[in-house]
Amino acid sequence: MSKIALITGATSGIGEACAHTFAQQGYQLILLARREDRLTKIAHHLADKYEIEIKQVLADVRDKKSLSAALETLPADWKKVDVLVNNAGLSQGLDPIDQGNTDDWDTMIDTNVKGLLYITKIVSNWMIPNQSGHIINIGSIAGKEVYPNGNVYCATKHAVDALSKAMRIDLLPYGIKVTEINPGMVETEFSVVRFKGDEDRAKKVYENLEPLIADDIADAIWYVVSRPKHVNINDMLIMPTVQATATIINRKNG
Ligand code: NDP
Ligand code: 8X3
Repeated sequence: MSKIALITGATSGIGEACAHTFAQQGYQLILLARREDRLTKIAHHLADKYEIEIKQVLADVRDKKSLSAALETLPADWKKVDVLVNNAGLSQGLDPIDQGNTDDWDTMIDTNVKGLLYITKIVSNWMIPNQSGHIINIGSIAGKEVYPNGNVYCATKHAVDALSKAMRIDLLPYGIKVTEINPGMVETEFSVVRFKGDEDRAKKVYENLEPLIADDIADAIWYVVSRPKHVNINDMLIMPTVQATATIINRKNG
């Protein structure tokens, strides 16, 4: 059987780009997300184009019980996962702490931190008997710095940063690699989700600048995954050339 990659948040942006890249490299894919129509469309397209096998897992990473049930129904052969891309994540709102929406906070913490933990526990237990595997956590520049009104989103990505370091220590005895990929601005559905469907506000985020695209991140992930067995890239911070820090951006026309 070919190598297997499990990608969370595969229906859009970075996760979808990773699905294309791994499919092109001949991996069998387990694609996980909540939107069934999109998941099915992407899975069928990639299976036909690259003649690979794909399992779809329709699940919400926040729902511990149904997530576990959905993953456990995979056939034993499919649990020999070589690469886990912990990508599912989101930001909700951009407000100062005193005005933040506590439901948004719950959503971000439950998805970006707890969801990543639930998946990691299940899949690392599948990797341990094989004494190999590679876990890629999608962090962010927001996990390296904080910026005005980013508060809880930044905290979740700082948690991903800490957990990546912790996982690397805990999984070391089993030969499992852990890499954290930290992008700056990538134009995906991220800002539309952050601003709850306000497409005009989302577009302004990327106005007068050249952001990263999802393929740039998939390309970096493939670089990391394709290193020799004795090499691990611990951490990668990838920014658009026009972005020096989370907030210092060289926009055309000011
Ligand atoms: P998108 O909104 O384009 O994609 C997010 C993906 O996550 C979707 O496939 C969505 O699928 C999935 N997802 C969200 N919530 C859940 C959930 N509860 N359960 C399962 N899947 C879920 O954004 P990006 O591609 O930009 O984001 C991917 C990752 O990259 C995130 O972790 C984000 O924080 C991070 N990141 C993004 C940056 C950017 O500028 N875009 C920069 C740095 C990091 P569905 O809705 O179908 O479930
Ligand atoms: C997403 C990038 O700068 O909006 O993680 O936090 S940013």
